[in-house]
Amino acid sequence: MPPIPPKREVLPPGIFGSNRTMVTPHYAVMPPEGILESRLPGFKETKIHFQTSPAMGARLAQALLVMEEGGGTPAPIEDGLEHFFYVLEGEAEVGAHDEVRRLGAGGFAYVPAGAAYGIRAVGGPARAIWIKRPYVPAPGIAPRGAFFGNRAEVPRVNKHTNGRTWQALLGEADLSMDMEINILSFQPGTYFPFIETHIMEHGLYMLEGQGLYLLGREWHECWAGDFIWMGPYVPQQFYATGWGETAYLLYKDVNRDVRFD
Ligand code: UGY
Ligand code: MN
Repeated sequence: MPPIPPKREVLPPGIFGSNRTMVTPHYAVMPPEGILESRLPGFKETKIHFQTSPAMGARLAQALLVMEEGGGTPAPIEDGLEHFFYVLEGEAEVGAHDEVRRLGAGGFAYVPAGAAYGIRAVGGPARAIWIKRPYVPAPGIAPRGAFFGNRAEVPRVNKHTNGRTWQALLGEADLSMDMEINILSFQPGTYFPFIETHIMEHGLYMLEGQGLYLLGREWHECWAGDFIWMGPYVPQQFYATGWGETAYLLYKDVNRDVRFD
């Protein structure tokens, strides 16, 4: 993944003219260099770049964790939320409930609400995506327990369109889950069969490649390292450009009825 640009003594021209950042009440496009870091109690040697949160209008929080070797959470944390970790680069020990696993790039962990989580970079620095939100229980359906996986082991399913595949990291149509996290991959020149407008919201992290994202009525050029938030009903379409495969990690709230709060 592209590194966050290093500190510069002299700024190059084009900061204003080449702006790609867009934040509206309905969606946001955010290149990584502008997403400043937070430090959090419970973490050490970790920069936390919050990409979205309820402050934006989202019902999830999503962050890029940049951990130095040994950085992360020195002790497990339990905050009542459900959590998802996806390792982008390096290796991390991730704890979910009473299990700890060492995960490389593409490794992920789901931590159910009420269970403790932990993450720590091992053998060098590591980067990971962190998603958290309050779990919405479904009457009569037991929530799933903690589990781990790896992108490389999740089957690619070709739905609707040639050249586009889906990998459902947390499963699909599993009513015990209130969210899905999928990796969508596109061959250059492919796109959705229609403009989507749906009640679910998305947090999107571009893993590889590049393309044009239609959000509302505007096209946004985006590439690896960018973050996009799509609120409910925002018209959306992706057209993959470039010369290689493009892939993004996509959060989606699913399987629950309309809320009136
Ligand atoms: O599942 C989805 O809603 C997905 N096709 N949306 C997206 O990629 N923007
Ligand atoms: Mn969608």
